[in-house]
Amino acid sequence: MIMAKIKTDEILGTDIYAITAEEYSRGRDNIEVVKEMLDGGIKLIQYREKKKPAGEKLEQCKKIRKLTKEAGCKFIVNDDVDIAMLVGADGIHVGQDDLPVNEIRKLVGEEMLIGLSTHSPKQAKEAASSGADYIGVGPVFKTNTKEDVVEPVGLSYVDYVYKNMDIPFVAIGGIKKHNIQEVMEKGAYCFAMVTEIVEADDIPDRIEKIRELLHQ
Ligand code: 3NM
Repeated sequence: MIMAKIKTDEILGTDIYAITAEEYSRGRDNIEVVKEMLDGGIKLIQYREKKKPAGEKLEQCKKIRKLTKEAGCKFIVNDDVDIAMLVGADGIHVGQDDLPVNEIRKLVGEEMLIGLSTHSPKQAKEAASSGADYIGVGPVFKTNTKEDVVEPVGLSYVDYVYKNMDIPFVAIGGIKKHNIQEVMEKGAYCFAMVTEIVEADDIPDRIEKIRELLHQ
């Protein structure tokens, strides 16, 4: 609804929420991919890296924090509250099996954004009362990027959140150039993508093509 759109715009922007994944990045490391995302004008990046040791993630996040700050881009760390705090990230994003939002809030304070992945109306309502700043809504379409991912909830869950919830949200899961407009038609304003961006040979060009669809 309109309040949610204003709040989403303030917190996340109404554009692309780009997420890293080195294993799908065609030989480029996360730093190189982030530089290309920033060249493409991305203003919201999440560091998501399931397969590296903590020390390596911390080193990458330190570099990405510097690059994103210089570019005026928000930086959110997936899963690792300690790394988010150590590098001064703008936000932390967690899943249903991670620490509860109210406990994370005690650690990170009021300033840091907390995002929570949700996969059903029940989880969305719980997230809103938990004090999360925004929610992930998905997986909208089938995706192979996330291990142990739940079955796609389809566009109907996006529609539900748009019509019934006031909390800022980002649609996620299998979103590509060819289907993003369907998601937009259900009321989404912010679109999280992993493979559609990181797998592209020319990331700034891919971003531009997606933006043409979002803002036409
Ligand atoms: N979270 P891609 S789906 C990280 O539904 C993630 O919460 C999801 O990757 C959720 O854009 C997903 O390559 C993977 O499909 C998204």
